[in-house]
Amino acid sequence: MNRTYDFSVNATQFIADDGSLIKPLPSTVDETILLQAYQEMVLIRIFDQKAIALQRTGKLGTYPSSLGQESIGIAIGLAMQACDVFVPYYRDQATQYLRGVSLTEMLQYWGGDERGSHYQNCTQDMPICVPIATQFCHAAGIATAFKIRGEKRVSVVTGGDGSTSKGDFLESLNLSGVWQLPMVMVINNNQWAISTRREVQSHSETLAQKAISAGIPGVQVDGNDFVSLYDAMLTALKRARAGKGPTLIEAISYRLSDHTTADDATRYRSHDELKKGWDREPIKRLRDYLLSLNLWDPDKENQLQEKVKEQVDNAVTAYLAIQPEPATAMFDHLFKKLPAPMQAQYDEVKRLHLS
Ligand SMILES: Cc1ncc(C[n+]2csc(CCOP(=O)(O)OP(=O)(O)O)c2C)c(N)n1
Ligand SMILES: [Mg+2]
Repeated sequence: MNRTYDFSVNATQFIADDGSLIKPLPSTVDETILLQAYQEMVLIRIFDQKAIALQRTGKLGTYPSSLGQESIGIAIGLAMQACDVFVPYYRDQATQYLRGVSLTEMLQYWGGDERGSHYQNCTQDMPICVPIATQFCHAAGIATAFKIRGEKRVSVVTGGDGSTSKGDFLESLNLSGVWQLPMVMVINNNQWAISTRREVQSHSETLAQKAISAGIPGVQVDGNDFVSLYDAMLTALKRARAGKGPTLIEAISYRLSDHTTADDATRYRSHDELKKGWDREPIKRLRDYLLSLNLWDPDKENQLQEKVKEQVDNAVTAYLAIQPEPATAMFDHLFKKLPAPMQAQYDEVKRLHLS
């Protein structure tokens, strides 16, 4: 019997869990970008803590924490160019912030106000997709438009490990290969899809190898190591921009939080597993590396913490000052012309004085 096809998946890590260097940094990475990445990650973590506190005190709706996955979003956001389009899922606060979505807009959205999706500074990026994996189809459509118009722009889309089990993901992946679309797909493999663990989600040894079935490159990186994902993103973006087609990147991470504020992860995962997750977390790792190079110190850390807390507090003050829309806004936001069968619902909402 002849072997017709053989494959392997490369896995990359530059900075080890303890902050030491495993191999020399790639030429794409310098001190400036590492310092920027670290500071942005700290901002996103503090924003995250504040958002959860707002939810717990009744001032925000359900909120999906990005605790432990900050490095993924920051690496994607710093690698993309302004002309690219970002197609996010709901755990992408870090990338969205770097794209220009304000912290206040994010709070507004999670507070149930759709005006938070009308991004003032990045009007071509897509709003958050909560229906799992649907965003991959949108990203494939956007990439198709770039290709038809001959624009050197890339559609960058994210999803969770769970989303790779869905048809929307697999169909978009296949299409991206067939049409050689300028598209980068990043999977945040945080090991859980709510209470379904990664192993139950797919029998595939890696998620990156799903790319092989579509005939496109698939790589696995340590998503908690900023350098690994940033470098992989630059390579994938360059390929896509040069007309060489899409890439699938699996970024290994760990969800240190509950799935959302509506979840209690202690009911389905062990304390030991969570503790191991904390040993691998991205912020301490990069800080330890920067400390070892004397690029960071406790004074700088204190100053950063103060600055960032003030920035987050200002965003919260602005959010809390926003006048809520009437409840009928949920119809107005969705329909230019209200379909006749929905008129009765609209009238009832009005009648109940919800508006
Ligand atoms: C089409 C669809 N089915 C089910 C859900 C409910 N749901 C919300 S989050 C989630 C798990 C997603 O896990 P994963 O893709 O790993 O992303 P993570 O939340 O871990 O970042 C599910 C099933 C949904 N939002 N959309
Ligand atoms: Mg997941």
